[in-house]
Amino acid sequence: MKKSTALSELIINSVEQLDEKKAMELSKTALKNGLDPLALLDLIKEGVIRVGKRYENQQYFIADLIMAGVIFKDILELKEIKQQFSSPKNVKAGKLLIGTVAGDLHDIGKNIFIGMMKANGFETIDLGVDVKKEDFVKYAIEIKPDIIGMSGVLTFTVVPMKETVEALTKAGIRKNTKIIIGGSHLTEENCAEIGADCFATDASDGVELCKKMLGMDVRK
Ligand code: B12
Repeated sequence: MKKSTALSELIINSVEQLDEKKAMELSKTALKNGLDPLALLDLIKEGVIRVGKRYENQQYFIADLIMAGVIFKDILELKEIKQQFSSPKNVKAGKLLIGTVAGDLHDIGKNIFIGMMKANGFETIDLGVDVKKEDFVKYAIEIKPDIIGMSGVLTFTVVPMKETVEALTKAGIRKNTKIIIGGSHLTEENCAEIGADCFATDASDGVELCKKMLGMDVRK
């Protein structure tokens, strides 16, 4: 137990130090030692949060944020992680239409949520990043999803989220479609102001909320 805690701290530090090679090597070792792949993602997330703090303190710069993103994407390519995100056969839990809202280019959290939704039998249609409200409306009419997901990592995204929800409501899409918003900065108050059906600051909580909204069994 002590040993694995020490390894976890080394992984977080390697990400904080932006040491891509070390982060990959340590992560592979941890997975070989039996670390749960989703627990590994939490460690990497902690590492990139520390990178973000260093950026705020002006110890790191935009190139370092880019490097943090590169390391996270490398980790998401590991076969143990990919296995977690593969779809089960012949299960159609529902259809999710998702994108990162206008003005925001962050997609790692969105992609993790998509992976987890796929693993839970959802069909997912990803509109990518910087998605305008008009495009959410256009594809919602065309695809008729059960759920629309909006991701936003930058704090100002409460504005485009609210505008998108208003546009979807005006287009009459909400009768048969639920809306979930996600991002680590979101709060209950934001969610009420934006007018979404629910919000999550964590991808796995988001999956459970989606299942609940569609009346499916949720984890005990
Ligand atoms: C990597 C990174 C980047 C990369 C992004 C690469 C990519 N492809 O995504 C790049 C270099 C592009 C970038 C750019 C910028 N970034 Co940046 N970035 C980060 C960093 C270090 C990590 C983000 C990340 O991937 N986290 C890991 C993922 C897994 O976490 P997550 O996104 O929160 O997602 C989880 C949950 O939120 C949730 N979730 C997410 N989406 C959804 C959706 C649904 C539906 C659900 C249910 C759940 C869900 O599930 C995920 C898993 O649990 C953060 C630091 C931080 N604290 O997060 C800064 C950070 C987000 N960036 C920041 C800033 C300021 C910027 C820039 C403005 C910098 C600049 N001057 O240009 C630009 C903005 C560009 C733009 N218009 O979007 C600030 C934001 C501050 C703020 N208050 O808004 C942060 C917080 C850094 C900081 N501490 O200052 N960035």
